[in-house]
Amino acid sequence: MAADRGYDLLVDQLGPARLDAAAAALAKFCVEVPSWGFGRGGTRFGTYRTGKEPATVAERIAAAGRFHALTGHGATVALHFPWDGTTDADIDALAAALAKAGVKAGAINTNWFSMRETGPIDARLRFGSLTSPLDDLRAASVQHAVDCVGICRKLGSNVLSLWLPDGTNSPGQMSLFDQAERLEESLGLIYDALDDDDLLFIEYKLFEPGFYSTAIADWGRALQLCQTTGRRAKVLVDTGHHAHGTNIEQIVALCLRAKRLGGFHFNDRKYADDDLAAGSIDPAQLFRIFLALVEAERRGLGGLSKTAFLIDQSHCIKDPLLELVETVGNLEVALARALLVDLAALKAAQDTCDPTAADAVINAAWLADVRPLLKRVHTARNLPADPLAAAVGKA
Ligand code: AFD
Ligand code: MN
Ligand code: MN
Repeated sequence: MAADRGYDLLVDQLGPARLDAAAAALAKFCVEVPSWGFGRGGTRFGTYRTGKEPATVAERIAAAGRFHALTGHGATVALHFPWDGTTDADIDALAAALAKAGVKAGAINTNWFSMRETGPIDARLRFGSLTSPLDDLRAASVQHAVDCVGICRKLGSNVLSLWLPDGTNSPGQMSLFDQAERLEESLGLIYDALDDDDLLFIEYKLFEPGFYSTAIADWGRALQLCQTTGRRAKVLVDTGHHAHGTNIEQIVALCLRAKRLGGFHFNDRKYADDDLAAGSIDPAQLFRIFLALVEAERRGLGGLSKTAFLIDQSHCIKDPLLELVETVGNLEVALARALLVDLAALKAAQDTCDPTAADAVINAAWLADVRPLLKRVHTARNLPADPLAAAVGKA
């Protein structure tokens, strides 16, 4: 069979032991999907709903169940509030929908970029949330996060994930010192509301919506905030949130060495935070990120075993479910290739200053066609050998 010939070629190229180890690690690789990823994504120019994509919370969670059955990933679904509910009845309905779909709540995401219909989080939000100089709005913003901790308790999640849109558009708008001070104070109040085994993910982003300053603009500030806020505060790396050319795998290595990498929001970008399918624009960078994770795992830094792998994308053109299936396929390819790198040979070449040999070791894995390996992993887990083909009904 063609699949076995492809697998046999991999065995010839890389040896059975390395393939078996890679298959074992791939079987443990779990990617969390975003509830908001199952709906039609949009941009600031418009959202082009066809009427066929999930539109309600229940429809999105049902789609998450279909995704899980197709890929084995998405056992947990990241949720976003108030998008996924506001009342106790909403949360109860959400819990029922998750159970019916055979999936569980994952990270609970706050939202400080949408005004509320009632209450103090109104148009003054444009001056900031956790950094706002307006005491009532800043207190309401902290309370929103504390309410999300309550939702963690109700849905059985232990991850509170924060992305802060706070920033300014002009030099005089806000003191950079007050902005930093108010943020640290607000995060401390939120952290105090967490349970002892909860994690707080702090996500950074270079710009947007603020253009002159962003309260958490880079990994350095996110790491500093984690270190000042508490032991269980960790950096969340969104792969679309960096300046062009940033070496993301180096950020990953440094946060892992500091024991402060919480995990990822995977997506890809051409220009900015485009939320495109991870690996669709720059698969080589995705492979290098996973190689850093594999090396970290080998060094006992929990690169694979203690890191959360989430997708954060906006599916504006393709069918959202299909694009999420495509995305986990890209993530699996990147990880599979990273797992096939001969780390001992790589280190030997590095330690003897032989970059040609070192890059040859990496390229031997990068150039490997890992689809036969992935088909075996999927089949062994009673999943469709090719989930995307199965999803489009051609398997
Ligand atoms: C936006 C932000 C950020 C956040 C996501 C979900 O850029 O990535 O994680 O919304 O709240 O994409
Ligand atoms: Mn994100
Ligand atoms: Mn983003």
